[in-house]
Amino acid sequence: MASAPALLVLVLACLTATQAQVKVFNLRATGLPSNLISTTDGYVKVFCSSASMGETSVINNNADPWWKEEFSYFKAQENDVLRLEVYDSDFLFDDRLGVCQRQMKLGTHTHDCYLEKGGTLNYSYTLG
Ligand SMILES: [Ca+2]
Repeated sequence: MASAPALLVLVLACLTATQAQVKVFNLRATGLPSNLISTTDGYVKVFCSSASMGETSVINNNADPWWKEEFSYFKAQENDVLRLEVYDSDFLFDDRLGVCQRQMKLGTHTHDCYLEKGGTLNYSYTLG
């Protein structure tokens, strides 16, 4: 659990002077888990540190969704934490399948991330 000052530093890191633009794109998942009572209806929430960059649409009944959305944020900085949260949409409570976090580096990068509850998220970002 991060302390309040640490969280404040993370927030401020997104707001300080040397800002860059980050673009997150080409979000694809494979092998998302399903269960007996619900189809796999995936979507992804995207954050830069504590700032929300938005979320994808829900792709219903597909264990291998490919989201077309791109996300941009103009107050990013190198070493800010890019965070992607993958969910399965359900009637009552959306099930969080996993979280991908990494410190961003300048340039364009593509990563695979293994989700806690099964499946893989592949995504790309450009920081600069
Ligand atoms: Ca579902």
